[in-house]
Amino acid sequence: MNDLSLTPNLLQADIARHLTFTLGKDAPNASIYDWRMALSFAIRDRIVEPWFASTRRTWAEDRKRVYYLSMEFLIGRLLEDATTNLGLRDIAVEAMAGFGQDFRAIVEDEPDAALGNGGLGRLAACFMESMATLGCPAYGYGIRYEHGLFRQRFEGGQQVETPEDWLNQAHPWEFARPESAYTIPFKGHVETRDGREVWVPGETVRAEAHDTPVIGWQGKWANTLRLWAAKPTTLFDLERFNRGDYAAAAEPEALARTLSRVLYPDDTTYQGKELRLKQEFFLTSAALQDILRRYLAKHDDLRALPKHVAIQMNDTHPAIAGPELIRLLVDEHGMAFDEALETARGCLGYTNHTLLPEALERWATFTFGNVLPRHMQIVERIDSWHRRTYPSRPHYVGIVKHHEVRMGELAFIMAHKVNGVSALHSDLVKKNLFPELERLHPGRIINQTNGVTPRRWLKMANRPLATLITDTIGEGWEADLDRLRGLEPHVGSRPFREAFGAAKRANKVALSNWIAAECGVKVSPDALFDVQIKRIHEYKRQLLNILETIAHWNKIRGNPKGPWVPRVKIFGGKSAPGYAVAKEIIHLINDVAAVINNDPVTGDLLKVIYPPNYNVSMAERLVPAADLSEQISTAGKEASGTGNMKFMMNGAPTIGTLDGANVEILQEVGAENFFLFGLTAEEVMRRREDPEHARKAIEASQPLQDVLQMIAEGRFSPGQPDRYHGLVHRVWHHDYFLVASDFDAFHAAQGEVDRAYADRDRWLGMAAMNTARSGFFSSDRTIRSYMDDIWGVTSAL
Ligand code: B1H
Repeated sequence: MNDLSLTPNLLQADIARHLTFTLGKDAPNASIYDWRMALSFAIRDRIVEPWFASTRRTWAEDRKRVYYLSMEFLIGRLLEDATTNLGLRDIAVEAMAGFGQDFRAIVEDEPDAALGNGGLGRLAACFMESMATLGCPAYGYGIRYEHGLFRQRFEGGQQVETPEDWLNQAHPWEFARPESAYTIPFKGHVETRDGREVWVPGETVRAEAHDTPVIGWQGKWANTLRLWAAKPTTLFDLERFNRGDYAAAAEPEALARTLSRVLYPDDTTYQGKELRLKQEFFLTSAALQDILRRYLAKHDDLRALPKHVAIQMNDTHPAIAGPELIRLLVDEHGMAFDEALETARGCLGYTNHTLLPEALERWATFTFGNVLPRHMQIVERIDSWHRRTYPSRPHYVGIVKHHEVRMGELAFIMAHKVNGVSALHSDLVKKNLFPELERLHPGRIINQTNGVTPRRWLKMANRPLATLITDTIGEGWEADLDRLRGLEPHVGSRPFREAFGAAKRANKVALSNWIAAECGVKVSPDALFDVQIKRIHEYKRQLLNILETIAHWNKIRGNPKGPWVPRVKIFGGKSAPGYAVAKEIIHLINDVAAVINNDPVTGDLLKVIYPPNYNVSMAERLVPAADLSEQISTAGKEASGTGNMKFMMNGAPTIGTLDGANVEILQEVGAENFFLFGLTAEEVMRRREDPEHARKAIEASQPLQDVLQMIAEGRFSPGQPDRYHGLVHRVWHHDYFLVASDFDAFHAAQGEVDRAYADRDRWLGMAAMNTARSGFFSSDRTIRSYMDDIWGVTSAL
């Protein structure tokens, strides 16, 4: 509950006390960092009580708990989020003002916790917040990476990566638990002793827990995000140290720490790196040992585990959970293999997030058997059990095939439920990814359409709109987002639409100021803000967007005095460091921006902005200020998307294809409030059968021909005219993602956008309808559905 007795004065006293006694600073000498720490500790104090109360309740009532295993938690900043959820924002603003400090500036001093790559990691963070809001007893388990996702800079328009260093400063939200630690074994060999298999590990590391409380809306419940840090099991080699060989003496420490040193920054291509497998096992084994310890503190019959424990595998990254749980049950607790298998399956659920073949994890049996020799045996036994029990024809689809362990099949077979993340995606998981397993296990694959937390993405990030919503329909929508439907009757009233427009404009003014400061480009807040922010990937088609931008530029230059709608094209996103084509696309966007932004002919009619280092905090600025949401992936490729939902909630209509959750957004908002274009997933498959599809599409489109010609001639890279020959060649001859085939439809849809925007009143109606009908995309809806359909957990509230 938000603490009604708390006043700015009382909070100030807490802050002053922390400044003095926790930080050892005198107010006149305190920096913004010191103030932020003092405020964070004062806010954290308010979380601890509900956190203990939640934990005690769960124990006392012996509730079933959810364990969400994920290699990524992209949580971003925590201070404003915690303050908002506790209902302490106004008090905190006033308290800090009393010290002569600006709350906003303090909030923005906090580094993002960037322990994830993109949508998958951000989804895990939204889920943690919704589980806390709904009173679903839960733990998130992840890795406490010393270095999160790299920082991005542009040098000459090209992406340069530098290490991220969030733990350089103290992290005020976590509690280190050095006493909660487990030994994680690796390598070695397996011996048979008295007819039992005994794993004799070759190395071990220690996993130490760090707990961050996650507070739900209005502070009614709090859960724990438990992140593991790797430490050596043997401290250092004193003998070598005494001999003066200091580097060698520190080796065990350095080796162990590599396990939690850095986040793998590639969210698209799977690489069979041994260190990654070790990270995955490190997280999973530590989590499972912790889960069993907690369970056995209160119960003794491990066969009842599924009644008390639900474990969700966020993609296949923790799919070793199946064999590891069997190993713990059989080898450490003496359960029979078949019973252990059924017990593990009763606990485990598997969420699939992608169909991209290059992202599906599979490990060479050589690597797998070397790192995890006992698990190799167990996997083979699961595989032969499944083969015997569910014979399939004509070929057995199993776990071990062609000397590889396939983690998708392993996760599927070891889970009692498998889910996709949007209606379309779940359908394709059944039809294209696991058709045979679906036939053998009908009903196991279900859909759980993703969602996002409206507390962070609307209440906190968009205060002007949140205030208007509360003024219009009252309080309570934050935890019951379907109530936004109550806005619909107001959308017909002009004063409401104008108020909606004023809220959007306030956000756009703030963003324009930020763009001027950060990018040195002046943009008008009255222009249409067209935003595409996400990882850079061929299937997401930033290339299509920038090519169309050039075509639009050409049109304006052909008639500079025409009635053009001024546009600001905003891009944001990082490329995986080794992804050459994505890096060329980044370079091209920056090159195009340099030319267009300096064109006196088009001037304010068109600007291209690409601020470096897109992250959660930048999204919180961009989404509320967006007029148009770009969701233009090749149909069938984007599993769901969650950015699309954030834009919709914040009143930005979508221009998009029938892909992922766009399909459901369209269904909710109605075709009149959505700019649909492009081939469908089925048409995409058929179009690819024509080897000439790209050439034909280009030859049929004069605007596209012109654009490709300009790029090929070096119009945007005058110092190096052949810079994009490779890229242009790809569009002509290897256009797997159908940029050419969808170009004209996209160009036409953008024309529709201009016409709609020019009619301000019509546009405001569309924008407001997007917010009013976004209730379905709250992650509360998603989590309720996981609780009912997968976890069998009820709310403790
Ligand atoms: C998604 C990933 C992913 N799908 C491999 N798959 C990774 C794959 O480090 N890796 O190896 C990391 C991440 N991420 C995204 O998940 C989908 O592309 C989005 O469409 C979806 O919205 C999101 C959440 O479900």
